[in-house]
Amino acid sequence: MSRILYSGNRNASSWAFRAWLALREQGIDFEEVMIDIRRPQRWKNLAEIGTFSPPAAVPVLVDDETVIFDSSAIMEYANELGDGSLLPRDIKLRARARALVAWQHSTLGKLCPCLSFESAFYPDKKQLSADEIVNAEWIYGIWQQQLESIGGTYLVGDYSLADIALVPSVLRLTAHHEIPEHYPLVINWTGRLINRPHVQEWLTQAYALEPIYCQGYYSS
Ligand SMILES: N[C@@H](CCC(=O)N[C@@H](CS)C(=O)NCC(=O)O)C(=O)O
Repeated sequence: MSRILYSGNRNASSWAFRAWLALREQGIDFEEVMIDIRRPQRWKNLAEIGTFSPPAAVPVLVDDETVIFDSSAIMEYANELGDGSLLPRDIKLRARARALVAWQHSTLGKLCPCLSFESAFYPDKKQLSADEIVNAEWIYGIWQQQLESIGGTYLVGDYSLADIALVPSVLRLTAHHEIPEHYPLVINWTGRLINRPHVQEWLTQAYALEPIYCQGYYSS
């Protein structure tokens, strides 16, 4: 039996982080192969991934002969391989969790495009523009409402794929803009997320790496 996660640099690959977290949270055994996605070697390394995985991107999980690409598919697979506890049993809450994951996947990642995942690890953070502050606070407001509606510690009650999907966005936004006091549930939730042991394991390795500077970060 062989199960390999082709992952990316700890301080660059937010999508690999999500897939890795779901696998680790479910206690799934896997081997990890780290793909260096820094430029210029990125292109050659991802072309090699493309020889067996159509999107030529990381993460990709190869479980014996089955190639599972895209972080959201890997997260769902991890949950099903495990005990299924990363999605709520209630059908409506489960749909809400999937909606939050899908929103992150389709749209939220593009918010504040100059605040890449890499920038969460820069020792010198830039000042946010007025637009970036508006966007960050808009998101904090939505997270606050979601947490209020559920009255729980995590977005849909128990820790779920929805929380996992949002960890990288939490990091890149909160690294640049402190959460205002009027979002107390978001302050508690983000603190809880960041202190989860598997999140800490990834982050400790990420902070130990040389930062990867993205063009335009300081000039945007
Ligand atoms: N939707 C994909 C996105 C994966 C992705 O963009 N991965 C980056 C690294 S974090 C990558 O490999 N990009 C290569 C490319 O876009 O050519 C997923 O969720 O897995």
